[in-house]
Amino acid sequence: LELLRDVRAAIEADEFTLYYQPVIDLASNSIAGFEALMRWAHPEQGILTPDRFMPAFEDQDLSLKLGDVAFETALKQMRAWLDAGIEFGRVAVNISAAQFRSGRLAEEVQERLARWNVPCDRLTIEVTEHVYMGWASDVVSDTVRKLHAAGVMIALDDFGTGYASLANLRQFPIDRLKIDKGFVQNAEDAAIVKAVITLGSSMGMKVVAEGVEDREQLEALAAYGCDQVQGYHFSRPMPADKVPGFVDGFV
Ligand code: G
Ligand code: G
Ligand code: MN
Ligand code: NA
Repeated sequence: LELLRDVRAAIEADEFTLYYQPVIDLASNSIAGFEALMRWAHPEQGILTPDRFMPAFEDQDLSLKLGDVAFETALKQMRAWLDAGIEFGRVAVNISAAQFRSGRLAEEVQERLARWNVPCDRLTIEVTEHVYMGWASDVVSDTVRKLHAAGVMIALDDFGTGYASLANLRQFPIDRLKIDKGFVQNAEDAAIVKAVITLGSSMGMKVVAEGVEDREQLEALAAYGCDQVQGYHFSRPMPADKVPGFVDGFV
């Protein structure tokens, strides 16, 4: 495929980068952290979002390469922010199924954290329910257990869109439940949002609502007892150089 060839060349040319979207803690009205989201700084087409290069995340080899780029970029950035005294909280990195397959993801992540001298508790990994479907697989469960034990936070992304059963939630060390933006943005799904918040909270997880675009959604989520929120209402994903100003200006 032409796209895959272009992506391969773009990785070599260092055209992939991360944007950062703030996650806000409602009780303290403070920045809990940032989700790192991959962008392709295309020389002709400008900044491209993953919907323009999704097939690359489904290709085993390219998905591993993009995963490397994401980790190295995020860790290098965290190191720089730590050195500069920027209060960024935690950074969440999205993980694809391909990255679990090696069976060495937990070790690799810990090696990278050590190499960049970034404390484990500065990192969250986000795994979608679809990847967790392979939950049954020992590789995924071993990996998340090891990372959790090391202090890396585990977030279950796009919750409600996949096949995670309630028994799965109890069996694995999940710290954060992220409610998919589809539910957050559809007023008719209020009962589902409320139920997920109650479920997560009663299981000791913090619940994060994604895709919060207006005050009405925010107020409803706060009333339901949601812990953290993320969305355009606070900020779109931004390049790393905008983060210090956002942190400074956030009250
Ligand atoms: O902003 P947004 O368009 O970035 O992201 C679209 C989708 O791409 C989201 O589902 C997000 O989880 C996924 N995504 C973004 N960055 C990464 C990444 O670094 N790795 C993986 N595996 N998925 C990512
Ligand atoms: O990893 P995940 O699927 O959760 O990625 C989040 C996706 O949602 C990214 O594509 C991100 O850019 C996008 N996003 C973040 N906040 C909002 C929002 O408020 N509205 C919409 N429509 N999309 C958002
Ligand atoms: Mn995510
Ligand atoms: Na999501």
